[in-house]
Formats: sequence, structure tokens, C-alpha cells
Amino acid sequence: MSELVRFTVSIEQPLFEQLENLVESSEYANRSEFIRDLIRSKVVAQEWQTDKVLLGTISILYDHHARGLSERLIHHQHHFCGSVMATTHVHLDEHLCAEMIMVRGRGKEISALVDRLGREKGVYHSSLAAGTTGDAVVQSEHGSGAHHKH
Ligand code: NI
Repeated sequence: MSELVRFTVSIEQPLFEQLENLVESSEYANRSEFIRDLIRSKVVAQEWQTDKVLLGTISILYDHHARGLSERLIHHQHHFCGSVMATTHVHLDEHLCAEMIMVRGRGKEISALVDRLGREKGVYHSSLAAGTTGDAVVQSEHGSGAHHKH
């Protein structure tokens, strides 16, 4: 564990009250934990603006009966510049399929795949959970250059 740093922050009273409300209504034990995760979220969001290889989970909802759609969705995944690591398919009812596609690649390429899948006729929803391979957020907790031992 890295050494803890204490620092003073100056913010407007209404903003501080919003922070207090957010911490109180969340499962966070205290302000510090809340702010740590807030920073990590910002770090990951920033990573998505770079050329780094990242992890993402794409969620799609589509009409199982749309002609040729399943084949086209698979085609797009095969032509994705990064790698598709895993997919989970759930038959929601006789019409609807939900699929989760875990991918590894550059942010720009992953976002392009999300859009491409979403543009297909018969796809009702395509969204992305923007993850990370960990380096940036793990470092901030264990000190720079630290690596996990498995
Ligand atoms: Ni299905």
C-alpha cells in the first residue's frame, strides 16, 4: 500500500453539500474512499482518449428474427481490430437476444465496434462499459511500477 497523503481542498459550500449527499447516499464509508474512486474513474476516462489498449464490455440487445443479423454481428466481431475475449448470449424470449461481448483493443476501435453493431437493423441497443487493463488505476494504489503477483 502506498503512503497516504493528506491535502486540503477548497470548494464552494453548495458543491461541498452535494459531495456530502453523494457520499451519504452511496455505499462509501467516507469522503476519502469516494474521492479515490472518482479519481480512478477520471483516470480511466482519460485513458479512453489515448491510444492505449483497454478492456471494454459491449452489451447489445437485438431481434433474433432480423434476417441475417446474427451473421452480420459475428462478421463485425471477426473484423474487429482488437480481440474479442469472450461473449455471452442470453435468449431473453422468443424474439429478443442479449449479448455481452468482452473486448480488448484501443478505445477508438472499441467505440467504432459499438457503433457498428448498434447501426445494424434489428439491434435495439448497443452500449459500452469502458474498462481498463489496470495499470493506471492499480499504480495509484500500490505505488508506481508495482505489478500484481498471481
Ligand atoms: Ni438468442
